[in-house]
Amino acid sequence: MNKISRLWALVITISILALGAVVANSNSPSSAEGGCADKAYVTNQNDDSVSVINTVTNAVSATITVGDVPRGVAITPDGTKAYVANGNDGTVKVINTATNTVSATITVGPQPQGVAITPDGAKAYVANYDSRDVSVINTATNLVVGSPIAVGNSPRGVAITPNGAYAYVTNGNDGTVSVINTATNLVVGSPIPTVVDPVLVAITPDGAKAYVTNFGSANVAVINTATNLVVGSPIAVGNSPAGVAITPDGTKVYVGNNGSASVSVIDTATNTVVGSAIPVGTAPAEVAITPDGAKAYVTNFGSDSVSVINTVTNTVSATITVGDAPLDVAICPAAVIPPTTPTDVLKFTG
Ligand SMILES: [Ca+2]
Ligand SMILES: [Ca+2]
Repeated sequence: MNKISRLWALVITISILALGAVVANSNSPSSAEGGCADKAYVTNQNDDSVSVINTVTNAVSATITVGDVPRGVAITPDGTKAYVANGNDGTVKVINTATNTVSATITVGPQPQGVAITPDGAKAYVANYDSRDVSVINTATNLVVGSPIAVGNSPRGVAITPNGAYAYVTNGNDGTVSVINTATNLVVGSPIPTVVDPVLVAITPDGAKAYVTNFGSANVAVINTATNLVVGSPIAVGNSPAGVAITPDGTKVYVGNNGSASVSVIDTATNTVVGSAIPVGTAPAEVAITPDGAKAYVTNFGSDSVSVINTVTNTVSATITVGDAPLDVAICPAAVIPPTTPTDVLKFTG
């Protein structure tokens, strides 16, 4: 087992969450109280907590105690719940995002890492690193569904296609990616040979491509999801790339270079790196992008901080102190402002 890779125990960014249209419970979607808009959830691996960041003010608004060695975190598309995988106790804690309290604890496999939730919010897929399988949670009951799905050696990252049909799982020590049909919860085809040490995966909003970080080499592989084959040559980035997130418009991929203390930006039209790598904190782990695409949040595992990147200028606009060894980050989906009144609609259509 790759000791360094195991140490980092990296997990997946759910960039597809940006697509999750959410019906807000109030007419004030910008309010942080009582809803999920404008919040980022960060797992702090070494102090068993989750930091909640207000993405408008970039202040930490809450710290929540979770399980032992929290790793992956994902938020439901309706924004009501955050699912946190806890490596050392083999559980997933469910956080009620309205109250920022733990509402359920679900036992999964040993050393769970990445978590991804289907676009309909019905199921959560959790990669169990040590048992080489994936647990599926019914988010309505918070019970595990069926038997764990066997994948490859040391699964870490999980991403689900925007249409909800497939889950892509990185098998770090096999150098492959497994694809699960979410309707049957069966693996489709053979594992896709990708790169030396695939860590995390993100899928474009159109579902056409999956970007896989290669921790063992300084590059990113691109999978055509129609053929499940790697296309082109790996894209050279910084050292030990880990976190990967795609902008909601699908044009850019942000990659955290764990070994280079920087973030590389890939243009998805050309699959080339644009500009210079953006310096961030020590050992950047994960990346998540706000639903409006304006900001990328990067956990700095070695600096106990989160860097906020302005995606227009590709410069760091803020650095936020969080807990000890921040690993994964998930950002609440956008709230949809409901139509004001039927009368107003009639006024403009009549
Ligand atoms: Ca602990
Ligand atoms: Ca630390």
